Amino acid sequence: SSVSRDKATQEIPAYGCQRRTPLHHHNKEITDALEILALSASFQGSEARFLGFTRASSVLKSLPFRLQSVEEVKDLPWCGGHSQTVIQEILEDGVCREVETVKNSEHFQSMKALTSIFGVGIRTADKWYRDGVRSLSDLNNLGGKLTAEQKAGLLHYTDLQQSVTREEAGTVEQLIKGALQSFVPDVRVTMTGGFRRGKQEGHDVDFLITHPDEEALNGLLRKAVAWLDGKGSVLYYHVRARSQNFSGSNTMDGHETCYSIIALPNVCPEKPSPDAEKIEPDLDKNSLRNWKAVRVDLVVCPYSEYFYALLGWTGSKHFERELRRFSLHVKKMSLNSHGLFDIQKNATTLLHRRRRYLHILDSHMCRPPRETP
Ligand code: 8DG
Ligand code: MN
Ligand code: MN
Repeated sequence: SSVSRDKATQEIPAYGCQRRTPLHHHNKEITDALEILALSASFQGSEARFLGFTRASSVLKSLPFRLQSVEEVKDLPWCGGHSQTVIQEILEDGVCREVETVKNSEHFQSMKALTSIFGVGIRTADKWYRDGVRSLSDLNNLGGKLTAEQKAGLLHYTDLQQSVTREEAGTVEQLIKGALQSFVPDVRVTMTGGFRRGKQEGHDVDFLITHPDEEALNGLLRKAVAWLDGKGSVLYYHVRARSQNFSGSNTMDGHETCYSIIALPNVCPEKPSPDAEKIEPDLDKNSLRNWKAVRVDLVVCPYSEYFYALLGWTGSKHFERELRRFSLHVKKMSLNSHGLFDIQKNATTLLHRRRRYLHILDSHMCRPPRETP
């Protein structure tokens, strides 16, 4: 009934971490449209508009019914004027003119293609765009100007565009665990990211590595990756060292991290798209290969920080952002992947009540599937 719908919309909390955001929900046409506008805003460097559309989309994902009229969003948080125009057009016409214009624009299409390359962020893509780069094949002329990461991203572009299945993620887990256990037999390895949220596929596979004996973690990541490399399983990697002078108010994450591309054995590659052949001239040569390139992120954390790191690396990105905003503004605490810090006391010590707080957080975490963002 409309009364219970009104009640439902009035009860939706403002922070993403206070809501259930299911992977499958009732308003996908609208959230897809809002997310295109969010992406377009980020391509134009407008963080505020990106956040506005992302929050509106996130709120609509938590609605327990399909919208029938724009009136129904009037009490919802973050669903302001611009989002309402989009919602109204989609409800009335099935499409939104602004979204169609964005989708057809050269800037949006080029930025989307360029940022889909591993190692290419918005700033790099925008610079290339201004230098006249429009498509992936234009990048062959940039040659020497590409970083090692970007070269690897282009080389394995077709494979990396395909999503990683849950089954493949399991195979990656065996490979990674095997490498780590050959040095530390009782090392703890947890799959994080989208798969921990219950997603059936992802753009990469994320792992968190820890051990009660912090000595055992010294140098482990580099040794394990070098071991895998020696077996021919590593196509690219770079390790970001642990940052030592890490402070409680820092929003950046200082854990030792390895960003890699792994050769996953025993999968049949799909037929590549014609576009991919232009970028990957060696594709024919590779078509008989029995491996697939898969992006893998490995994070090492001290045992004492494990639950914060687990929370921080489970995602989604929007959930994490909302959780940290909630911590700061509602709880007056600063949360990151290392701990929870009391900003009022300006203390960098972990709080007493953190156990209870983390329990509350975890009750939100353990209801998969929850979606990105
Ligand atoms: P997907 O791969 O299936 O597409 O989705 P995902 O698993 O949610 O995305 P992701 O890009 O792999 O990121 C997983 C989580 O890891 C995400 O919530 C944000 C977090 N994350 C990074 N980089 C960093 C970082 O440098 N520090 C911290 N604390 N978290 C990070 O991606
Ligand atoms: Mn991931
Ligand atoms: Mn990742």
